[in-house]
Amino acid sequence: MSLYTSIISSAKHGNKQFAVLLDPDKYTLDKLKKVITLSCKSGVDYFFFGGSLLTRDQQDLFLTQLKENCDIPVILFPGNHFQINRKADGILFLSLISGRNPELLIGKHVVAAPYLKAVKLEVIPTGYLLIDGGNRTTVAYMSNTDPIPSDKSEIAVCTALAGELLGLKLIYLDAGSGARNPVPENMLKQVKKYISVPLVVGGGIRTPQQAVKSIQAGADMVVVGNAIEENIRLIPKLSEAIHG
Ligand code: 1GP
Repeated sequence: MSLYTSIISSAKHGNKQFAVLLDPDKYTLDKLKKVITLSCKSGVDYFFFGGSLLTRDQQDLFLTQLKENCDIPVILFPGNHFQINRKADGILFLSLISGRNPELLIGKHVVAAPYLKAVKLEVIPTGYLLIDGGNRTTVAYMSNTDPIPSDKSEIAVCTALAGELLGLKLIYLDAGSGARNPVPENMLKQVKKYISVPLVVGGGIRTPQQAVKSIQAGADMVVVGNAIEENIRLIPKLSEAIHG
């Protein structure tokens, strides 16, 4: 089954999914091995792999480690086209539709397209919306875009809907890694009402309770990075909360 078929079928059946975000700069090999073991035991659905800015050359080593030691699919969540790697299973082909930076709407995609055509990665076209999480995040600075204000659900709804009408297959609302506040529940509820493709949420989710609130508000998949980097023992607790 393709990654997208599995994501869409889980969403249709109300089976909520949990993705652990691995920013390779934030891990040592030893810590990564522990995350892999815990994730396999806890029923994590996906690893998202990438970061807004990578400064250490560990991607290849870590992807090899992931693919050799567990069956959890690895989906690239790239900050730029240097992060495309054939060792992963798939890639979120992100168009930053909340912003007005043409390079991140279509420019980088043109550069990446011939390589993606040549390698075996499953490409998942994704409408990526950056939402204000109460602090300036790396992704906001690096993308040179303004996040959607957290109290402007109507802007998020119209943007997500436009993304779906353009043919994007996932909508990802992200408060940005390390956000002070996660995407508001009301915004998730409103967006969910208007779109029919699966809804992914991430950024600033630090507890099982916050993950459950996001799911109850309509998210089909929850992504957690920072909180797990700080305490990998959260993985089973988050997984239980999200899947339960
Ligand atoms: C960031 O959605 C992800 O793009 C995860 O955010 O690191 O804050 O969990 P956190």
